[in-house]
Amino acid sequence: MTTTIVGFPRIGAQRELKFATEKYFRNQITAKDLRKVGKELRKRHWLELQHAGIEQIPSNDFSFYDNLLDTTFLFNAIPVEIKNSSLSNLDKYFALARGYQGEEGDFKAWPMKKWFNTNYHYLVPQLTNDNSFQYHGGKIINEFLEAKELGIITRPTIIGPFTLLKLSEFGIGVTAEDFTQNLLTAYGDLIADLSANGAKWIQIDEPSLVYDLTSSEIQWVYDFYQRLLTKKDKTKILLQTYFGDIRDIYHQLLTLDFDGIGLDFIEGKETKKLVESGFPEDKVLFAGIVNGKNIWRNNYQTTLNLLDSLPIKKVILSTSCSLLHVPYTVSAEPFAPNIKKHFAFASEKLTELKELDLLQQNQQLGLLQTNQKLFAASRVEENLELHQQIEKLTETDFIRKPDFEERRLKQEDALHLPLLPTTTIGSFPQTREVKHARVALRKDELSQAEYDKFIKQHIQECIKWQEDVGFDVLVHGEFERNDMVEYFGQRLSGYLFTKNGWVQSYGTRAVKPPIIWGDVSRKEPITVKWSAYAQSLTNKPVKGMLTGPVTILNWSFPREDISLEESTLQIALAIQAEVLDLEKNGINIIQIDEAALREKLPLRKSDWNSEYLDWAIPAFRLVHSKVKATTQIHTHMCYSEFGDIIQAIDQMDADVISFEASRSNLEILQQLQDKHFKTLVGPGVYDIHSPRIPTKTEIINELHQILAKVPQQNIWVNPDCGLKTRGEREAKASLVNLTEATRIIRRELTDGQ
Ligand code: THG
Ligand code: ZN
Repeated sequence: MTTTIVGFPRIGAQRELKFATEKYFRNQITAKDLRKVGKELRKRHWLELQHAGIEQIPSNDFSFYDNLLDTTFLFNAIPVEIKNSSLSNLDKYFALARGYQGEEGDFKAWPMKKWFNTNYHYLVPQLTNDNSFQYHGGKIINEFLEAKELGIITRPTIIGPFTLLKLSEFGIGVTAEDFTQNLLTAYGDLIADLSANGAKWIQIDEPSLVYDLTSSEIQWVYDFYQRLLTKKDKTKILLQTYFGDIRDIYHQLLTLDFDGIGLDFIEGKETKKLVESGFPEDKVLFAGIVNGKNIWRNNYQTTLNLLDSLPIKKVILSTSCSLLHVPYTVSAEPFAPNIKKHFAFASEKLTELKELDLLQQNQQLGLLQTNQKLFAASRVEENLELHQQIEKLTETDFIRKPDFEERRLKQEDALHLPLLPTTTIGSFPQTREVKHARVALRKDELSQAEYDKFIKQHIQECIKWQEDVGFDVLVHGEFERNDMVEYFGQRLSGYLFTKNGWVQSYGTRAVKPPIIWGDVSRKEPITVKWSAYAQSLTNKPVKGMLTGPVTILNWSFPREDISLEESTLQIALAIQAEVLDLEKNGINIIQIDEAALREKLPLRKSDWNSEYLDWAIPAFRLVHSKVKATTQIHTHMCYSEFGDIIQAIDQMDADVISFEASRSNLEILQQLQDKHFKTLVGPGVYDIHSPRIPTKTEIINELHQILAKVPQQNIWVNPDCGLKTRGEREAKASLVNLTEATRIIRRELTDGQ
């Protein structure tokens, strides 16, 4: 038996890649400097894997921004304007990722969407008539040769054609089918090149196979790979899947000439059953048995039992998915030893694979005993009071009264907002100054009183600026917050935090998911002081800003000893207390963000209600069910396709929802119209994930598109997400354009009447 992993994190244990890339964006280092940082990180990671005794080491899991972008870029399937511009290759790549505004032109970034059920985001390839896929060498072979020079024959990884097409968007007049022949040649050339250069294995990732598949999709995959695999020679091909099981296509895949099949035994509920039903002797099973997403130690006995039960000859032990989704290492984290021993981050998971491999061969059985002790005793003390409170919840706790229509009238009377009210999603730019103050407070270089004064000053300026520019519903700017989940976690009991547990979220951006260690409850009011202060400065309504329970759960590392539903209800009660405190302190509009509501929706539709929505939606309702009719509840969502859960979103029973829409071409508007969406809605009118400043005309156009689909009295105007990642100058310029565009449209609408 041997060991491998699906992929390794790439941002660097100290986020070296982030800092270098951002310096490159600011013209502080050259492309050569940046490439050097990338090269050093790759080397470090390959050597770490080698040192840990991992036998098959992947390559091309590195990326300067995103792997799907890499794949499309590798095959040169990019817009002609960018292709033909005189930007360097690296800058063309970054132009697709972030947009580009300058001498070479004005290019919008590709849209960004959530990568399956993770908090990672990929760039959505935009394929048009002008595009075709061609292989002429590039990153994948370069990195293979780079490792070879170090004496390591890696297993290059690449996203497969089915997943690539499933995740792409197509321009007018083209469909996925139009690219089939093209892709066949391109992937064929790629395999040939890697083979010729000595690759023994190539890993093709097809996570999209874990969705419900139609018969024509199954046929497409079968035909494509049958044709592709006739071209392979000595090099072995691993078809790697993850994030679920591949029940719809398992048996057909086994008849194809793959040399290895990678299956996820953690999230794949039916994977074990499938393998038990048959697995060919001539193929290698890459068994994903170490969880690539969570940070708890593997239960060795459970894993060994699983492996023993499989009727398989050739197995390679692997992770359930890429380790991209966990932090680097727990070793430097300041947890007490009796806590730390429960965790395995990426590096520790390498050790687990090695140890499981040894145990499988009946070596070093002491490792098993040590591991069993971890799971034998109860880890945390229970909060019995909280358990009782949850048990006593009844249906009425989840239903807000009066109903939406009645509340709407009362809120109109109470709030007096104009047509197309303008607002922002909540956060304002986190300038260097703001981040420094937080660091200074942590290091005791700034007292709590000084820090509070600093934050208040920022709130004051922020409120004044919004009033001057003419926003209707103001925000305090969230200067006191680091991350919208970490911030709340730090003020709830039951949570643990890492110092350096960064996980890439997109591009150069990372998050530090907190760990739910025990039962969660609120210790004291969290946001009230800041929101109340902001409201004291103005006569306009200030919106209170909270993160919702489902998002807090989804962006934390959850417990595995109680259900996600139970954890979420605990968090919901904590946030409910905060909502009621805000209301008591004069905040009449409260936004409860559920940015990640869509994220953990089961990938298979048949599981949506039974396994998720049936508790996630009620958990949100529990948070706001007790507020007054005149208190307006907002929510916000981003980066997902919402079309298919529009009805569930309506059932959250919020009064207003804003969401990311501009980078997704407002496709959601059609669905809102088709499904008679009742909640008032603010589809983002420009993309905040790019430093590009939207023109007034662009925003007017967006608004016209929105007005064509949504009744005007239901529309709110806002950017598509919070502004914390933006520079102050671009954020303010964009917001000025937003308010001016709205005024122009309002005049159009009232003149037209
Ligand atoms: N928090 C968490 N997850 C998220 C988001 C979030 N997932 C989706 C979306 N928002 C991802 N977007 C971002 C946007 C900005 C940053 C991270 C994810 C970000 N991070 C800082 C960085 O990488 O420099 C670090 C944050 C900090 O300084 O604490 O800016 O908002 N959990
Ligand atoms: Zn958002």
